[in-house]
Amino acid sequence: MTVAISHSPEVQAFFAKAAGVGNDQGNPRLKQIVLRILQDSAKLIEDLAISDDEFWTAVDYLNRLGSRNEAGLLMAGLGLEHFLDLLSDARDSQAGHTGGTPRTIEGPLYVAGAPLCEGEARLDDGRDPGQPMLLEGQVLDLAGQPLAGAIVDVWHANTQGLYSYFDSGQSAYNLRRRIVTDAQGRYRAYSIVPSGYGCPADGPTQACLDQLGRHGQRPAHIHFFISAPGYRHLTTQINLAGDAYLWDDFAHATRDGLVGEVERLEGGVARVVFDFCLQPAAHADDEQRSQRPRAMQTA
Ligand code: MBD
Ligand code: FE
Repeated sequence: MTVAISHSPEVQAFFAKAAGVGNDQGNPRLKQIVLRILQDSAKLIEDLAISDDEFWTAVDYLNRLGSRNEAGLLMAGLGLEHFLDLLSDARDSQAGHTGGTPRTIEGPLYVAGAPLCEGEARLDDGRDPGQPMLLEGQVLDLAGQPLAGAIVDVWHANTQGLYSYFDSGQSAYNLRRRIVTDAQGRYRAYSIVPSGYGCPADGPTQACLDQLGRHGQRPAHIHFFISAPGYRHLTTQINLAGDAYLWDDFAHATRDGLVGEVERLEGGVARVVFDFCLQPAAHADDEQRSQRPRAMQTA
């Protein structure tokens, strides 16, 4: 027979005290959140009859996740980061903020402060013999007018699916640049075609995915922050057509409108053309990227 005590007045009062509710110190918002976590955790423990061993296995899992810096990776894999996008989309559509290039998740591997270049940039340091890639396009407003002086902050993986700063074998800011659009709103990047990312095979995220019967692979993709004064910051990605994982992304980031076609130029160069359309900013802080803490704080 199921025993349920979590809703009793005694247990509720006990959790309220544990969350600091009723004292006049601390942070009221955090108290509200912690109280809810305690209440919902207690309900989950009762409803699913979580054993003590299962509980302590989960606690140990959190330690392992943190020790490998994979908490952000797990949020991507379990789809909660994509859920935040779905929620933002729903709020936008309710507010009538529609149109423009779709958003999709940032992921855990952005590093701020990449070199700033005018109009065009070479992204790779020449040490990875990948297939040369020409990536270019325009930043536009919703009416299709070019936005000069927009910043295209781009980052992507190397041919091993690894990112600089998270791979000790790469040079500083390899495959990361900020490109300022020219008078026609154009940006151009010379780089190498990225490979898809795979979760570390020996890490806690992949261990969880294994238990869910899932792989930990992403299609080849290129990340962007697009910003311009007076316009809404856009966090998005191009996921490359033809990749086996294009619509089977462990991080749920591929969306309609964000698939990049890869054209073969003479000489074997891969060309990807992609334009970004920005919504006007309703508030000044809509122009800024999220202030989320990031693993590498270089700038
Ligand atoms: C990545 O490169 C990525 O983009 C995401 C979302 C998660 C893990 C690695
Ligand atoms: Fe990525």
